[in-house]
Amino acid sequence: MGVIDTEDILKRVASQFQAEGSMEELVPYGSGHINDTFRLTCRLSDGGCKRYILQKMNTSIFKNTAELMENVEKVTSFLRKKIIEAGGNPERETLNLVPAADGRTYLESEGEFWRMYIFIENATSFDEVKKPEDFYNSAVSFGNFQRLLADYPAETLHETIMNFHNTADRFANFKKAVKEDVCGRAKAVQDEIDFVLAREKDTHVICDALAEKRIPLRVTHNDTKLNNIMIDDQTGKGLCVIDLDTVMPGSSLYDYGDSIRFGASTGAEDEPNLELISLDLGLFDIYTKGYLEGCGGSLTKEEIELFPMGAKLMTFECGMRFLADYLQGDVYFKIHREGHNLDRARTQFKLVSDMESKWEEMTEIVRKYSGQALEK
Ligand code: ADP
Ligand code: GN1
Ligand code: MG
Repeated sequence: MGVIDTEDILKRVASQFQAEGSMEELVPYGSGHINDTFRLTCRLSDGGCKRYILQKMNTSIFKNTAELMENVEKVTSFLRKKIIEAGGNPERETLNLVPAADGRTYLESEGEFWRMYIFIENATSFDEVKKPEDFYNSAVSFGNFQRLLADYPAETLHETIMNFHNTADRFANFKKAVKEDVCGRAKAVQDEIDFVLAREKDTHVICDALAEKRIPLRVTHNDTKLNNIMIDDQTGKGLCVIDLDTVMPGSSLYDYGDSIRFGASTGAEDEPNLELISLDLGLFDIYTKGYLEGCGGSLTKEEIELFPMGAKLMTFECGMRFLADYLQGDVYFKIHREGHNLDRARTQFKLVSDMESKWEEMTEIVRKYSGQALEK
């Protein structure tokens, strides 16, 4: 398919949504690993502009688009009501779907599935922590998100990816990928494979705690990396939690842990120089503080005690997923260079090792805030 054809398709798709004004520009946007995201600019009759996000959903990963969009629609409507009750601005503080011409929340065109959101203006999603305050503010927002959805009936949401954070299940899939070794890449990464295999015991900790009801099942986001939150350019505060594809029943430890994995590292997720990768305890501290503040006393003692394990397991799991994808020929995460998934896996394992060596400090930091969090 030529570039012109692609542009034509994009324009044709965009024109089938109820966006205001006339289409002026449509460009690839963002750095997500899953969906194809574009920014659409429309010219209004009064001369002003209105922008939108157009996304082609990844249907090889999300198999049931109707169910996924039902989740997004229900959760954003629920948040909208809560934001209005609290005197906030629902146009900016939650995602707003733009209906297709036929009134549906998404469009099916030539076997592809598309959706459109209002573009959140004057806000930024960061790919790395530039200022510790941004990370702290993202923590408060992800905590708030958890608190706002605390009374959402979890059983009414679809599981958009089965066993998404079931680390034991991920481990089984990892072993299968090693065994099959479809690209013949396993031999060269035996050290990394051994690193994973040596930690099988850990993979059960959170799923067992959930299964035995020692910690509660909650509505969680499940993909809480820093670039899935919009930070207000003016106030610097977390404004809107985005990328709601994986909102489903889960554990607060998934959300807390995934944010630490991505944001409390001293380097980028795909940094090739592992010497630059470690856990920044200062960032770990402020995220823990912010997340507990945002959750507003809604977490249990057992959940908070497992925070260090949440951070370690989400990092380990993600590393395992990157390495499995590398072994399977890079079929899941978008890659931008040769060996990209392997670099990503290595940063995650370096971070896991560093967490293991900083376990006491992590535990101490969590303890420092847990007393205050539970007193509320
Ligand atoms: P992916 O699942 O591929 O990560 P996202 O939904 O996170 O896709 O979108 C990719 C990027 O697009 C985000 O990181 C963010 O920068 C930008 N983005 C998504 N939705 C909006 C929005 N409503 N307003 C402004 N930017 C957005
Ligand atoms: C993917 O969609 P995005 O880029 O925000 C992935 C997460 C991983 C993350 C690693 C649906 O997130 O689970 O933690 O990449 N999302 C899905 O960067 O698999
Ligand atoms: Mg994203």
